[in-house]
Amino acid sequence: MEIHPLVTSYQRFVANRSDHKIGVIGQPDAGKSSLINALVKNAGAHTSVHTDATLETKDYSFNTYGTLVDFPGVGTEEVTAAHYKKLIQQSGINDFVYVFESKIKEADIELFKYLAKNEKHIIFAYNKTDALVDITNQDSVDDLKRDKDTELKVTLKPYIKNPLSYFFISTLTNEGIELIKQEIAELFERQQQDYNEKYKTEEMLESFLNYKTNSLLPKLFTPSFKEIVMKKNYQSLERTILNHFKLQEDDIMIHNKEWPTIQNHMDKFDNEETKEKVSTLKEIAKIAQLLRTAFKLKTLNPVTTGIGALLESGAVNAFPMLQGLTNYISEIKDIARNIIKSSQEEAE
Ligand SMILES: Nc1nc2c(ncn2[C@@H]2O[C@H](COP(=O)(O)OP(=O)(O)O)[C@@H](O)[C@H]2O)c(=O)[nH]1
Ligand SMILES: [Mg+2]
Repeated sequence: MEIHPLVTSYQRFVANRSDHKIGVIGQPDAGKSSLINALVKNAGAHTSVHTDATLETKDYSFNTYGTLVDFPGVGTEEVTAAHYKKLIQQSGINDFVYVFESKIKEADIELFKYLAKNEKHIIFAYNKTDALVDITNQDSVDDLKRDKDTELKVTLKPYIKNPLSYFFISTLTNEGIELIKQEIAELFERQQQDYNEKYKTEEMLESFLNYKTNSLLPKLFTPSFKEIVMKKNYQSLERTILNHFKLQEDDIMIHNKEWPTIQNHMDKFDNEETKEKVSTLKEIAKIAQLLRTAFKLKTLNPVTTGIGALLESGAVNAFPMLQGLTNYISEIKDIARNIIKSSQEEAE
């Protein structure tokens, strides 16, 4: 079945509020980009024998919902630990693979403190195990790996409670690549489950609908709003509203018995109480109150131009019009809610 465009925009809204990225960070030249190349088919991530000069991050699709993000190395002249923290903060990423190739440095510790403090989740990888040899030839590779794990535990113990150990990998010989790939796949799966959970919540749906309604207002209260109202050309407003909510005629017909119009809603309020002449001041207060509660607005900035123009023109009946408009919007919002709710149920 084709996905409704409104549902697509809800999916994007939820995705923007969920994790779907894992950052590949770590020491310069540790093989971060090489690891991405080993994990992602045709990634073509730039690798280099020279201290990596990349200062920016780059995205690579791991699967349909997960993205690996290649970072520069930490602790170079260009990329200090302080600069790195900013990069990480800007990325908004919460899960990382931290790649090492040598002993833990000052810059690593500083970065790790930051990651721990911000409760980031880290998978530790020790790369280039093919080059892990003891020059004195006394220790076996396993002994060397044990030493590395001990170094990791001891150095990072002050900052983290649970025991840590490395994924020992080599992008050259492929050692450990399948294992770390599996770990990464599981992490992306967890992120996707979180997304699915969020997708189904009432709060997320309501916050999307409120966002939709608020972003509608500047489209309605344009400089020509006054003219539209004076000419009672409400259809152009209705079209704007339906387009904004990405609703088609069919959507309305399925969910409603009657075709909704602003005029219908106005007629419902066309009683003695609202006809009574009210002072402009009283009118402004009523309108402000109406809009604030209807749209959960903190400020009325986006709508003041429209209302101002209405009141200037001496339209004492601005209130019934806006009340009709507000109720029309909430009817459309209900239809939008129903469409997304059915997609939430399908996601069960
Ligand atoms: N011996 C060995 N060299 C590697 C391995 N992985 C990467 N390299 C080399 O290390 C250098 C830096 O790799 P790169 O992926 O650019 O590191 P980055 O700066 O962390 O992205 C390149 O010359 C790679 O060929 C490995 O597992 N073993
Ligand atoms: Mg690189």
